[in-house]
Amino acid sequence: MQMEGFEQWKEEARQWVQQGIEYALQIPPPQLYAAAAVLVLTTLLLLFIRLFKRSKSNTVVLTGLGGSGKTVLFYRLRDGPSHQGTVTSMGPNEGTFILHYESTKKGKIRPAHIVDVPGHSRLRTKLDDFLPQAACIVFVVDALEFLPNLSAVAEYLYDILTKASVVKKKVPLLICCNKTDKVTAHTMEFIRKQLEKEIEKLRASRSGMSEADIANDFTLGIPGEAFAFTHCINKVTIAEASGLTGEISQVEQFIREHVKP
Ligand SMILES: Nc1nc2c(ncn2[C@@H]2O[C@H](COP(=O)(O)OP(=O)(O)OP(=O)(O)O)[C@@H](O)[C@H]2O)c(=O)[nH]1
Ligand SMILES: [Mg+2]
Repeated sequence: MQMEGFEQWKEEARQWVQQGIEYALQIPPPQLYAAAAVLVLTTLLLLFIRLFKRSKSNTVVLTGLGGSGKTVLFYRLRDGPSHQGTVTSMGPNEGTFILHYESTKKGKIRPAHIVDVPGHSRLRTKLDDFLPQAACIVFVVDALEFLPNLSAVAEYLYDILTKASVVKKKVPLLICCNKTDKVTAHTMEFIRKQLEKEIEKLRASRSGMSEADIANDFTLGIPGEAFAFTHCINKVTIAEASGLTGEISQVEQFIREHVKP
């Protein structure tokens, strides 16, 4: 019974193929070639898109002044709560891993390549090695010791936001107001406003310099308007976090927005 069904099916399939061939033979050759060319081109295009997608960077650069909490954040992203103490970093910390909060998720997840670049001014040049491949930047700010460091933070941020490698590729940047576990920590709104004001001052002082003195590749903001992060060519967002207590969901979200799983 089953055999009969199969034979019948085979016969039908044969007829279909036969009809297909006859039909194809009726089509004038130029049309056939055009159809084949379209088929080949679409296949190539799809392959190309796939290749291009794969080669997208998965590098996340953690940066910010020394002591802002980058290394704590790095280990928190990688290992979750099993936190070890940190010391001032003497070199970049690098790792390619699935974020800890994703480790229980099913299915294949693309690991992120996370680099923690020390904040010490002499080690900052390392940043130039990593920025050209950055998919996104997390700029960590100490929300506790914010005011005494305001001008240093603003200058460092200004330098990053005017680098050619960052501006040309419109690398998204997250200002991560860290250490918000402490009640004395400043709010992100306060930090944003203070940074905008401070960058405005920097912009004014640097625009007075001669071309030769300016190390920055690009200028920041809209001429004639008070500086706001919304004026940046790059998308600049702001979030609150605590690497120490593990309240880092906004950072994780930001990373996953730019390094697709
Ligand atoms: N209260 C509080 N303290 C934190 C937090 N994150 C880091 N710290 C403390 O801040 C200090 C510096 O943290 P690190 O992660 O070593 O700082 P870093 O940014 O890597 O500093 P450098 O390596 O010098 O660039 C440590 O004593 C941490 O315990 C946080 O979320 N809350
Ligand atoms: Mg460190």
